[in-house]
Amino acid sequence: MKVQKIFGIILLILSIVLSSCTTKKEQPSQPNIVFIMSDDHAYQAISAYRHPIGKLAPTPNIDRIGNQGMIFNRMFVTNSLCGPSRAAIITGKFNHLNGFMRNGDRFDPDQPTFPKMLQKAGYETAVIGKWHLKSLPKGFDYWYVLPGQGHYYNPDFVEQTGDTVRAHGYVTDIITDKALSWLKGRKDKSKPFLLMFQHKAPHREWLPAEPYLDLYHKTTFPLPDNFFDNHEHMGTAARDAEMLVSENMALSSDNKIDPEIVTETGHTPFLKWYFNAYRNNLKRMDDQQRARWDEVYKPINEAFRRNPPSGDELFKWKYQRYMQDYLACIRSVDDNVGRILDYLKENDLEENTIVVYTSDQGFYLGEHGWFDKRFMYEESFRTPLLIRYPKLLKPGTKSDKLVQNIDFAPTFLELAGVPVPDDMQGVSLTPLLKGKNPDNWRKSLYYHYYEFPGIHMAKRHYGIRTEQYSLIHFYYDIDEWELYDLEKDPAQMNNVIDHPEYMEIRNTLHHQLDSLVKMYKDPLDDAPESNEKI
Ligand code: SGN
Ligand code: CA
Repeated sequence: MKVQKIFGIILLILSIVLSSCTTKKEQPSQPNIVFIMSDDHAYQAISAYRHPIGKLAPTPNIDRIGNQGMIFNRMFVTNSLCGPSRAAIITGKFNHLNGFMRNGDRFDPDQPTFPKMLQKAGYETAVIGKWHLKSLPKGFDYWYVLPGQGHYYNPDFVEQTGDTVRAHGYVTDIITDKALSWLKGRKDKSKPFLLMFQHKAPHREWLPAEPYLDLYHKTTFPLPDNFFDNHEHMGTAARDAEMLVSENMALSSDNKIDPEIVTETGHTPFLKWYFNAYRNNLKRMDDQQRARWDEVYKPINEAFRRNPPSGDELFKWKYQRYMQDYLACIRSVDDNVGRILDYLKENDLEENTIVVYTSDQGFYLGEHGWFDKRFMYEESFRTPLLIRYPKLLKPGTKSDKLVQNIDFAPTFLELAGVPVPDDMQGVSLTPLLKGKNPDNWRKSLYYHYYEFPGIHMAKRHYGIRTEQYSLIHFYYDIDEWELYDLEKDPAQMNNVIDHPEYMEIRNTLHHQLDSLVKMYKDPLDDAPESNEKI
């Protein structure tokens, strides 16, 4: 009896060991990559970054990635705009080299990209969601992408056949459904995979999903200290930009006030076009979605009609409306990130999968009085980055090193054991992920923005950011330099370019900037104007 029992136990242990060996065998030796990118998601709106906004609108699932892995506090983009950022990510190069400088440009799909290289190295590759590079994706076994900016409700998608089809439902949920069904349907599970899971949300015009339409309607979000900034001590570019919550945010399409009520209460739209945008968004809804929309927004419209706020009160009202809708869109992103993380867990894929959460750029949540991005001032230049990879990364780690979106391509290639081409300009993050603190890590970052003239009228500029300073040159229709001391003035309110005590640092930064321009081979010539609608 006793012998039988012991024999039974040995058999049981053997079978467990054997079954774990078989699962191991089925797992590819190269890591899987789940690259999650949302659109315009400010780090201030991710609770792992411990900003006051994140406390009021937590993102527990996105936080999970960082808490189980690494949170990067100094992650930046090369050009704070959707298309250019995406082009930099897949090529690992600045926009003057990959040719995609402004939204509306066309990405040359025949140039080398990391998804193509991974595909060649045996990865199964997919991109699902926002693409925004005009040409169709190449280097993917499967793709299903939004045309252009895409829509929130009942969005159109471009399929691999080239056909555009209308889906039913809410964009963030649909993108996730498609991603999950691609993951489940993979035929050869011995192959490693790359999934680029890319959301439209929380891009303007911030339309939340039906259950979340009023999620934050009872919350009051704190105004940033510099919400009423008049940019007096910054420069012409900041003063001339058209991205003020007060003046340039549309009461109709952005704040969801019916165009008739906007007019009736004596407001003129900054652009008449926003009225059409408002109407077109509603037209896409089915009866049920529309009924829920009316249930939530009709009382807000009525209150606005009865008692329209004015002056600073109106600007504060607009800010609350902005935050409520923006953050409610993020709630759906967070839920859906949770669905993907759960799938990985339930299918034993956690250990061998690198999960990345990032955004195509940062976003102003009222800082300097703004929404939108484009500028090299911190909130839009910086973007969130959280990475989980249990094989390499210890849970709960943080990095303050300067990293940039061109670093993704070399990082993924290195971790997949694929040689990194010499002309890629990013640097692999692998040493940081391994917990090393290399002394020779980059000490400065380069930036170049081109889309001017254009919507929001942020002037062309390029510059350098070190750990302590940022030096920016605005050019094209002006020739102005700005210098900020980020230690003393993290909110960048005070341009110290002409302050005598900064003369020496200014000269040093000029030299360093010249070296970056050379190193990154930026010809610094004026990009031609784009007249295409983005
Ligand atoms: C649209 C938005 C702009 C935004 C650009 C670029 N206006 O034009 O506010 O800056 O996209 O965004 S909207 O009224 O059409 O929403 S990006 O993320 O694609 O670069
Ligand atoms: Ca964007």
